[in-house]
Amino acid sequence: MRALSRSILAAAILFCAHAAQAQQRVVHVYNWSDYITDEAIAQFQKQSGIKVVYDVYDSNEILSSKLLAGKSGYDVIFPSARPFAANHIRAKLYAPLDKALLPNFKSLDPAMMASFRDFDPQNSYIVPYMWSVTGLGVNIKKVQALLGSSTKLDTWKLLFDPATTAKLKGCGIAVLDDETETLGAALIYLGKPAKSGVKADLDAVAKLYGAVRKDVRYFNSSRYIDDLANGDICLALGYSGDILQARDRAVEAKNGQDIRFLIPSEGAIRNMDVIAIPKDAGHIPEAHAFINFLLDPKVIAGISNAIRYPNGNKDSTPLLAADIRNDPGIYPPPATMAKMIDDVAPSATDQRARNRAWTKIKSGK
Ligand code: SPD
Repeated sequence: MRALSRSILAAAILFCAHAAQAQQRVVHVYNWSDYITDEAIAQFQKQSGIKVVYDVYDSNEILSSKLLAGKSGYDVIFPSARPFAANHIRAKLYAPLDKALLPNFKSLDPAMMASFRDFDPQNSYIVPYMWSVTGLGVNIKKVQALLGSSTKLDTWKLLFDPATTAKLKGCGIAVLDDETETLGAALIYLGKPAKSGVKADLDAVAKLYGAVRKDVRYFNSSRYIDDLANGDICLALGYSGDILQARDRAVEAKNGQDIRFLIPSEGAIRNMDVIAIPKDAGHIPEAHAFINFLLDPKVIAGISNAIRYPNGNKDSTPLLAADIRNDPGIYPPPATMAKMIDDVAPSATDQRARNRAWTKIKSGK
């Protein structure tokens, strides 16, 4: 008899466990690599009871191809505003945001929200996440040892002058696999519009990369963080926060690598990543709960402090660590900001020409 009650009890426990599992709410998040903290995800799961299934990518093109194919399976995504989110909105790939489920919406920076008005006039589909500047990650000691200590380092010449790259080749040069940023950097160096799709401009860009292509070790948008930190490469064209994370990892490892993020004096691209919900998302209420959590000033300040990217939440600024607020690589001074180029949204025809140019540049043919 006692054995029978034990089996009934065991069956009841098993049933309850299954029922709880069936009711477990879930949100599928697809974000750039190295772009959030484990602590933030754990905190969200604990306070909401919603399980986060988290995947990463390292290019807008990968995200776009999943969205265009449909049924991506993701509920929250982080595209760059231009040209990607703008194109996705035009292609009706996003679900509208329900502001009633986003009470923290009020904390967002109104100037940043206004900057999206040309493609999201009512701020219906996207909210800002983090922004960054694409510049140079430099291992100061290694680069100065090869180029001389008085050489100017805050210039795109470091990457586009073949006499310079020939000297740096041995210590390792990496370039983002990001068409918008890499073509933009070369166009800025050439004194052309960063969004140009004009044939003569793209031919000049191809010639520029062609002359240094043999000295570039790889094109990749995530591997360079550890490689810079460990001293396996000495120069990278990369995103500000990633390079600053490399600097932090080197300091933590106490390995003597002195990594700096430099914004080239010729100018650089400032880019903004945003948060959106794909229109076929399966967990819309959970997606809003996750987004609202990220819009909490305290939460987003904690993430910015850790990943070294500035965010688009005005109420979080006083909550940022002083070393983040005062880091010119994270919040560039006004004179540097004046040289930033924000709007890299080529026309569809120009975009096709740029795609072709970039594929050719990477293949080295
Ligand atoms: N590791 C995080 C990378 C974030 C990059 N955002 C900028 C993309 C610009 N094209």
